[in-house]
Amino acid sequence: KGIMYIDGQRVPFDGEKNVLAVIRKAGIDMPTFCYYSELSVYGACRMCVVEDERGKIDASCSMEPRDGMVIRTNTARLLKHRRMILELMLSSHCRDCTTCEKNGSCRLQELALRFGVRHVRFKDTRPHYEIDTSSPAIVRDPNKCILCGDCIRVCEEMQGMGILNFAHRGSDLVVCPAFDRKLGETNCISCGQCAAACPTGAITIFNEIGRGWRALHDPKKRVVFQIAPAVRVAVGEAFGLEPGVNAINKLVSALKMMGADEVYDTTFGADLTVMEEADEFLERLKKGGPFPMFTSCCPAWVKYVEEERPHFLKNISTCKSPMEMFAAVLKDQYARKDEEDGRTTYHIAIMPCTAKKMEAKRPEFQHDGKPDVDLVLTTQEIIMMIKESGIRFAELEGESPDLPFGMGTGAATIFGTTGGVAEAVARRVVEDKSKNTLQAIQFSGIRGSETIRAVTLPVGDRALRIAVVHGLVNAQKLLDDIESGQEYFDLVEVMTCKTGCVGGAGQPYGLIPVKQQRAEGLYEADRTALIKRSERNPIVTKLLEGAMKGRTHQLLHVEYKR
Ligand code: HC0
Ligand code: SF4
Repeated sequence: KGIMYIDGQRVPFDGEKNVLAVIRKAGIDMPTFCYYSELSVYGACRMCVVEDERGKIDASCSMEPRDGMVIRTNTARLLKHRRMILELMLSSHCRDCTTCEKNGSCRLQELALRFGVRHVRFKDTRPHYEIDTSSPAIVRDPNKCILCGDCIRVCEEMQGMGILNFAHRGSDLVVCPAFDRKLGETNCISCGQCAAACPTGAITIFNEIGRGWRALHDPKKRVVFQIAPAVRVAVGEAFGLEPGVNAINKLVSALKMMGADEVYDTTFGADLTVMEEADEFLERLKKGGPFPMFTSCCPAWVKYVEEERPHFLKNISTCKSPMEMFAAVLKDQYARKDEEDGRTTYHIAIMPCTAKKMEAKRPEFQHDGKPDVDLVLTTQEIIMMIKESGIRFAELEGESPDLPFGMGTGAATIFGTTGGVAEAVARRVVEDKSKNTLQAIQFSGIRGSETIRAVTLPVGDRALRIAVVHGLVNAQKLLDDIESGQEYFDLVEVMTCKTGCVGGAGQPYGLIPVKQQRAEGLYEADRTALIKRSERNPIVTKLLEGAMKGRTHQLLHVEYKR
């Protein structure tokens, strides 16, 4: 706590973790490449340098705020220093900006423009690297890497995976998986958080927009969309809407203008998941386990268990994810329609998540060589397509999703944030269905931002122990505690990304506060939803008792084996 003097301004500070944070609080947009407020400080890019009264220059990210400190952020020396860093970076960076995936959202491009770098005097002496397209979700182009290390720290500190690291020395220094392997040959879970953190085009999301357009322009295809819960509260951000504003109806209109035949809501699949997962859980209670039962909807989490903790596979719910349940039902119900009108149903899922691209390509979800979900487009990709179409999204009049599969309950909508799946299942399994009980669940501690939350809920004569965890590194800690017998839970919800799907790597760029606003938007949608419990979704109950009776196991469940 104290007062600092920044460029002659008096700035109080209180608990900020470094001088950089105080500078930003003072309203100065200090440039950085390697600083990411949610990770440890690395201090390598030196863009955030400041000068003290004695002319000493230092990186503000690595300085602790002290009372009475006097610094300048924009002296001639500092500006020259920054320009030099940028010029050096650009000298060893491929400069095909116009065709780069990150054109318009690259920090190197933005800062080179801001600091007026128009000329690069140095020659590129770095080796040329092959582009790594081996992952189903992520593309690595080391030629565009500025060695800030953000991806390395995200992968290690947030996800506990440690897939990426620095290798080699000097001008050969490069970021890559161990032993120079390709991403697809590692245990990478396709969470995409490295791409979300990358300030340049060195790690990007596998772009499949072209496939989307081809399907939309093909008269022989019936293009049917599903929209994931978390997408609706983030897509508007790219068009000037606040994070958390529910734009699903505008998105439906936009998709129809782009040529979609039918647009549905993944929440329908989520309601199915709640029904099946609750049944499975009650069944396990009867049989005595295995416990804990882990949720299965996050594909990066499933992949992690498969690769690194296969002995827990039996604990993972056999329910397919809502996306895959939806797709299985759709393809089943539309088979006759396809035969009748000679068109083929092409199913596109709009997801906040990069790992969903990997999930859709898994062999478990292919039938006769065809995937149930033909294409996964991230929120960011659909934003690019809307922009390409010239649609003024913010001004669109909304339109509801289509029936029958455009209807989901409030319980399904909150799937998109951490704690939502557990809360939705809890609503289903508690016997008392009064409003009081709904509120008791809501305020049990199941919601919130703490990384691991444990709650106890009464079901029958049992007190159920439920845990909710987000950020894979935290899930790993929880697994350790479960394994050692230190903790016991009946049901555990795991989301790989911090804050759950609203914080997925396919969403527009945003830090934790933005993600929390999105989560708030989902809770708001639940508050105003007509139906709040999955067992009350009339379409779901009709299907379960009618067309799908006796076939739910085949359509809605999957066993992940090793
Ligand atoms: Fe999610 Fe899902 S909630 S994983 O975060 O369960 O991606 O939004 O679509 O499938 O519903 C993502 C979001 C989904 C699925 C749902 C679940
Ligand atoms: Fe690590 Fe996730 Fe990136 Fe894979 S996708 S390298 S697991 S951060």
